[in-house]
Amino acid sequence: MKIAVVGATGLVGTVMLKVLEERNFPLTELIPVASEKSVGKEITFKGKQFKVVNMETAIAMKPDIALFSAGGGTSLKYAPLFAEAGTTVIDNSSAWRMDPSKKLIVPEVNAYELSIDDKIIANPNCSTIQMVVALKPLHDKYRIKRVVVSTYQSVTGTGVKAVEQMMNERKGILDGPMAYPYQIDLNVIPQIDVFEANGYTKEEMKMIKETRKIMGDESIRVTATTVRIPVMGGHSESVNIEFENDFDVADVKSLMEKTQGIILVDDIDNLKYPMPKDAHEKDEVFVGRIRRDESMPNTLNMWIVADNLRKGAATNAVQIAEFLLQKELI
Ligand code: 2RA
Repeated sequence: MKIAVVGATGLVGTVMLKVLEERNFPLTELIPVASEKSVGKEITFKGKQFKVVNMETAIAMKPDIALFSAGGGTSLKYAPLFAEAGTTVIDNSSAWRMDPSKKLIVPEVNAYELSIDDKIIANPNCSTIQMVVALKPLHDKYRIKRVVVSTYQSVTGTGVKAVEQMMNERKGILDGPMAYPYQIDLNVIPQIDVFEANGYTKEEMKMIKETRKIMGDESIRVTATTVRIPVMGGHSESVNIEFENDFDVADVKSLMEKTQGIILVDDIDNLKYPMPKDAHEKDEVFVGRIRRDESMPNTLNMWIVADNLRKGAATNAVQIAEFLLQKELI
């Protein structure tokens, strides 16, 4: 199994390598791919050195799978070239997510959709992934009518420059390079990505559209407010869910506990609830603060946290690759 990691030197690419290593992914050859300025650099993987190559070299090496985390433009240009060479691409950018001919996959939710013909597979947006892992079992049991989500997102979702901005500000350096239009440390910015004509941000519209596509149900109504906060360990979400059918809170908790990929942290007597500090570097989605919304019938409140670079990006992509391998779809 030859695996290319495209964008191997970036924030998500680095985590992809770590996750492949930790999960002992059965690869025989690693092909780290990055932009020309990184070509020739060495990457250490399982104690061995691998040289970073450019796109053309990687395509010619015909990897079985390419995990892409290199931005939408790069993906639009190069993913089809890898696919033509027989490589299955798992792409972390937004380039293919809403393309009706491409599958948008969260393994716990809809891996069953994958077939041997899927040569470009889209990895969803981080904030969507962690939410749908928790929504799916609830939808299957109680039928979701509407979701209202507000996010509290880590600066790691923006990239290295944002982490540096926050750390600089923390040290009192306020004139360093800016990833955001405003100071992020000691602040909260109610804007993630650019604004669209309807007044929502692109991140909010991703949560709305991607949730329906992954859940395979266009009737689910979703509204979102996405917010950047000065945190690093992961994204947090306050989620309000209205169901067609009534539920029992204890049943919801036990459903969450039984769902693969979820860890229930919900013990308010002992002040236990999910926090990004605890989700950091973990592959699971953490769920807590489960309670009835007493202002509406059949409605639930919950709090969902996950490491956005792991389950929100790298881990989800590697899990898709593991599924393809396990089901012999490559
Ligand atoms: C963010 N959703 O957190 C993005 C990363 N894909 O900004």
